[in-house]
Amino acid sequence: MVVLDVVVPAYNEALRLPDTLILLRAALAELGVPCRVTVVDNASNDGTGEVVASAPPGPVPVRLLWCGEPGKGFAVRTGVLASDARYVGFCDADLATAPAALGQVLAFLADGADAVVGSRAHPESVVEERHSVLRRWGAVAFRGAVRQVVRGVSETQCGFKFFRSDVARRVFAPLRCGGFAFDVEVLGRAERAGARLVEIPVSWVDVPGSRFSPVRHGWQSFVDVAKIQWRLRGADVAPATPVPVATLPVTPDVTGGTAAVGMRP
Ligand SMILES: Nc1nc2c(ncn2[C@@H]2O[C@H](COP(=O)(O)OP(=O)(O)O)[C@@H](O)[C@H]2O)c(=O)[nH]1
Ligand SMILES: [Mg+2]
Repeated sequence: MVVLDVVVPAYNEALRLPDTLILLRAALAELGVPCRVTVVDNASNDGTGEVVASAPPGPVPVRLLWCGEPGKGFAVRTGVLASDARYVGFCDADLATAPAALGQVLAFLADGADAVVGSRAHPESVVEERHSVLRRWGAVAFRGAVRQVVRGVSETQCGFKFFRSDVARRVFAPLRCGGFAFDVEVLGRAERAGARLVEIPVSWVDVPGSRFSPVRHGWQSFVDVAKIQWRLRGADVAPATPVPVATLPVTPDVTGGTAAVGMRP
């Protein structure tokens, strides 16, 4: 059985993926448990799928899935819902978060955490940021908006989050936001399900080549957070003593966010 499955959403990542796969597989091989990398090709047109398919065999297998619905959130959702691993999560194709943190991820999950969230706001995080002033101001405002939805996590946008599989299914099955703000919906749903979230420090580098446009994706992310807040209204954040998620009824609502799972047509 695969213990840890790392989903990598990929939209035109043929150039960045080869190095990422080498480093990620090496880090996973060190964990000493069966792991897998699942790359979800999100309708790329630069040969991303071919790059993944030609990865050499090794102790950590690489799986390729296809998602025809555009959006990082839908790509991650495709990989998470297709996973049969005990723990599943995701990281970015540029490996902005150093995979050395995977050891801590596994330790916390094995210790009973429902989700482990990489956070650049953690006091022990090392963050090398080269973002524009516009993006940095936007990020501060965004964190303020997100606080209305997610209370127990101080930073939601670091692309490095891992879950026990039942928790992952519960929060990803009803996911409606496919854009860059999907993390907010995922964490908002996890909190409302009473999941025990653990924030961990990360070593994070701002890798050039970001697809996030502060103007185009920025305002869309604010709109998305407002929509998420509306969608999750009335569902109180869980009480201080978390309810074990495994005992809660699973009520998947896949309307609006169904992603095609499968190999590239
Ligand atoms: N599936 C999917 N993934 C995307 C899309 N845009 C970006 N990504 C992925 O999201 C991750 C982070 O993207 P990146 O461009 O580095 O944005 P950053 O968060 O600003 O660094 C990478 O794995 C990208 O391949 C998209 O439209 N669809
Ligand atoms: Mg990046």
